[in-house]
Amino acid sequence: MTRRFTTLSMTAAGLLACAIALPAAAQFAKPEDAIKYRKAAFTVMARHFGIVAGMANGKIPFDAKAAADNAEIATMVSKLPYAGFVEGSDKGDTKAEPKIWTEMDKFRAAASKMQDEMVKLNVAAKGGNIDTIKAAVGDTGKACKACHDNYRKE
Ligand code: ASC
Repeated sequence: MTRRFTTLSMTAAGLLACAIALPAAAQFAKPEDAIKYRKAAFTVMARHFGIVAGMANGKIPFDAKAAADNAEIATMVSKLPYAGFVEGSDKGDTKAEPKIWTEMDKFRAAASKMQDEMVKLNVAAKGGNIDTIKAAVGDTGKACKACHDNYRKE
């Protein structure tokens, strides 16, 4: 095999792998799968945010390393749920308000706000100052709540 052919076929194989992997990550076979996915992501995010929030409000003993580790995970996972709000997933086992799909830009902006606050919480948690963490937990919680008030059914 010539070197040129090898390079070409490796490039082709790489592109093919991406073409297969990308849609697999971005799509769901059924709306119900998307609903399950986003709920799972919210559950994991809430678990790890909740540990930091628990430390901020004194329900869990403050441990700077645990706060930083959990904030890091919550921040990472905060990127995930929104891929699950696909067309057709307004119906089913979900508390999502149907208006999400008629005002998707506003919904995305609210999601983005939460993600930004989570990034700030992550920075605060790495800093290890409990008062700064408390303030950031408050701001992040407000962003969670704003979205729940507008876009989650009781
Ligand atoms: C949490 C959690 C949420 C938010 C929200 C803030 O710990 O699980 O969904 O905070 O309750 O108002």
